[in-house]
Amino acid sequence: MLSSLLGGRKEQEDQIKSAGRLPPGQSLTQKFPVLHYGPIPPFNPATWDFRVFGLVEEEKRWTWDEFNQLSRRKMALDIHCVTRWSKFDTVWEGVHLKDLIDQGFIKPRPEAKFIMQHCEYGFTVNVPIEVAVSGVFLMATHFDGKPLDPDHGYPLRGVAGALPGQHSEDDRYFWKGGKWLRGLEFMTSDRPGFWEQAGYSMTANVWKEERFGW
Ligand SMILES: Nc1nc2c(c(=O)[nH]1)N[C@H]1C(S)=C(S)[C@@H](COP(=O)(O)O)O[C@H]1N2
Ligand SMILES: [Mo]
Repeated sequence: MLSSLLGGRKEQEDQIKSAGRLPPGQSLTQKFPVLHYGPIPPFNPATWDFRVFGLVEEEKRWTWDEFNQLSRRKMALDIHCVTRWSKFDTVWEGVHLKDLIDQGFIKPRPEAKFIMQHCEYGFTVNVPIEVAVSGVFLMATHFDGKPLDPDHGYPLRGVAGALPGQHSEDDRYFWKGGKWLRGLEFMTSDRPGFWEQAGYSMTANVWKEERFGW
């Protein structure tokens, strides 16, 4: 069987664990589970837009065509779901907030410290700016070389994870990436998003196992 050639789940998990890549309380999955609240939103490229607002020098609105002209990055990340599955070496492609800032498309005001991701149907999720501009966060249109599946956030999602083989202060549980992402709000103080209001952690550091409470 191919799966035994590639190594079974337990063998892979042991390998990853001895490499120091398995956060506390997590286990390796070779699948890609789907987790979200509510239905999967439809996508209409003619009406879709991406908005940047709040504490920025100038608010922005990009259409789907315009968003696709922005510069892109490809990133490999380990992703860690708070429900205890982790998936390793996942490959994403999309737009990086740091690039948009460096290129002058987005100018955060100096007092902006946090970002709220705004998604379809009013779903929200908060992260500090330093996480959103770090190497462990991406606004992704593609997974594994293909456009996202609708249930994984097509056409655009936040992805929050960890760099393979590295531990960073910015590593977050996977819920800190909002699926069906439609905008970013820059804020001076932190505010709980959807899951945070339900009791999940504001900070969600995977190595400190910040799952619940704040
Ligand atoms: N819009 C939206 N994004 C969301 C969620 C959600 O409920 N709605 N759930 C989060 C949670 S809890 C997780 S673990 C990941 C799951 O992403 P996946 O379904 O691609 O595995 O999406 C995150 N993003
Ligand atoms: Mo989750």
